Amino acid sequence: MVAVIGDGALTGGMAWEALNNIAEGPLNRHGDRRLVMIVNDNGRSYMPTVGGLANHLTTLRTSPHYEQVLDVVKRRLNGVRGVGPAVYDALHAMKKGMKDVLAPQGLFEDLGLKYVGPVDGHDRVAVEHALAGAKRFGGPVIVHVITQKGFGYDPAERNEADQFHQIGPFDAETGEGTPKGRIWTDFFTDEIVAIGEERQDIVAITAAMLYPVGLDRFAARFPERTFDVGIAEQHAVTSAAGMAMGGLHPVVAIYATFMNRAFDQVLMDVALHRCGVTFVIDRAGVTGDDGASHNGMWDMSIFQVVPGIRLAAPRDGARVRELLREAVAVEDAPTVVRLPKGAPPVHDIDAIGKVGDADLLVRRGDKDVLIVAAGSMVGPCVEVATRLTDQGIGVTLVDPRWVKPIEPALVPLAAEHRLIVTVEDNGKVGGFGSNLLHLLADEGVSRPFRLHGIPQEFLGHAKRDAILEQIGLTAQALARRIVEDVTALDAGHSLVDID
Ligand SMILES: Cc1ncc(C[n+]2csc(CCOP(=O)(O)OP(=O)(O)O)c2C)c(N)n1
Repeated sequence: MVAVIGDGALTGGMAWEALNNIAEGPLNRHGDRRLVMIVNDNGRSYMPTVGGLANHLTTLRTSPHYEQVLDVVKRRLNGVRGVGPAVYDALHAMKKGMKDVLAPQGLFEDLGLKYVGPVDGHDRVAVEHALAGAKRFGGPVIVHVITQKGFGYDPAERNEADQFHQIGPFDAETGEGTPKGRIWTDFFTDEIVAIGEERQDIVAITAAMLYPVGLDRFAARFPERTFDVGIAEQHAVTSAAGMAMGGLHPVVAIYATFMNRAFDQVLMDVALHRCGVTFVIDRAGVTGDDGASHNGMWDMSIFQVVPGIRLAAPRDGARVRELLREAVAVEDAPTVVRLPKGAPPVHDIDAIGKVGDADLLVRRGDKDVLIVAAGSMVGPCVEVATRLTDQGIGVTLVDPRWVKPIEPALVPLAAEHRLIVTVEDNGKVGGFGSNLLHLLADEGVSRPFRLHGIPQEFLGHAKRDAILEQIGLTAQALARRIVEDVTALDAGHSLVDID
């Protein structure tokens, strides 16, 4: 068995759980435990890998080859007649001690793992030699391979943010990427720096993704208030609970899909103790081209079950700023602000009124359809509302802003309409729409209800827009389905079957 892991990934708790377990693992039929673990150590996650383990790897990487040193010592001592061999034997007995002085690898050896390295990962012969040796060894072996991220391409090697770890289209001559407009993350970046200036208790936590989650400028301005915990989302969340108990207000910025693995920490370490921690979860909803593992389509469902947590879904840049401020003002419960991938609407979508704490965006004609849309789905729903009006269908469009807890004023509003439609960029099961449906049922409001969201499937790779089109979360598709439903209701039928 050969496993490959990066030095960044090795900072995660699961890697250490596995290393601990390997020492006690079962033997194969030859009575040995063959496992080669290649640590591809380029010193970086996106940014340089930080922490005690990273320091340890650096020590290993930069120490002299102790075997060579021992050889030299042996040759010299053996040359001294009478004394040499005895001294060498004593020295040999101290070999483990010597190893630790010359190449401190106690960490791996103490876990019962043979350490081979460091090996130059760009030297094919050296790597083959090390792997062949590791294969022959009957027990678990760590082969420590040193590589350079972006190797061989100057603009990548010099790139500070991530050495082209995740690069879009760029000019191969210059290494320059195509300029991008302002994305959701940029609005967070601006506002968290501003809030940091006003409040000394605000600290920021990232799990090895300082730039992608938009904490780079906060870190530059307040380095002592920024913590990179490595690729360790669970620890990021629980350490935030500790900091909150110590009087700070942590802002934990993590990609939505990576929050999943810290669910229990949010539930039992933060929410149970009513810690004022704000989670800014980026790339929420459909992200597309990174495939099924990266779609942030679970958060609105998994956080629904967490008592006390409050979840905001901004619809535009202005709402990112507004909701972030409301979130960090909450000191007795966790708050979540979910940011989609890509760019917010070019123009902010202003409210024309309020429904409790929710924003009323459109109120036209009869009370035929109430659309309650969350976050990035609000923009398309403004267009849906126009299309419905064009068809003579009366429409009310509301953005709850906070999708959890649900605004109670939505209940009487729903009761006034013939059809209730929810639209969210989240899995349909257990999300915001389903929570509103529950609430209406509890309150005895029974109305035709249509829930639009992401089908509960692992989505394939494609651009975000292409996937939204595939799953019917575009203005055109939504408008068509709502018109079909209204037509069915007009004819005295129930809602149309969309499967
Ligand atoms: C649980 C989780 N957190 C964060 C990420 C985002 N991420 C993708 S690659 C990466 C850096 C990986 O570094 P390393 O393991 O050293 O591999 P390298 O790309 O440097 O070879 C990070 C943080 C992820 N994929 N999964």
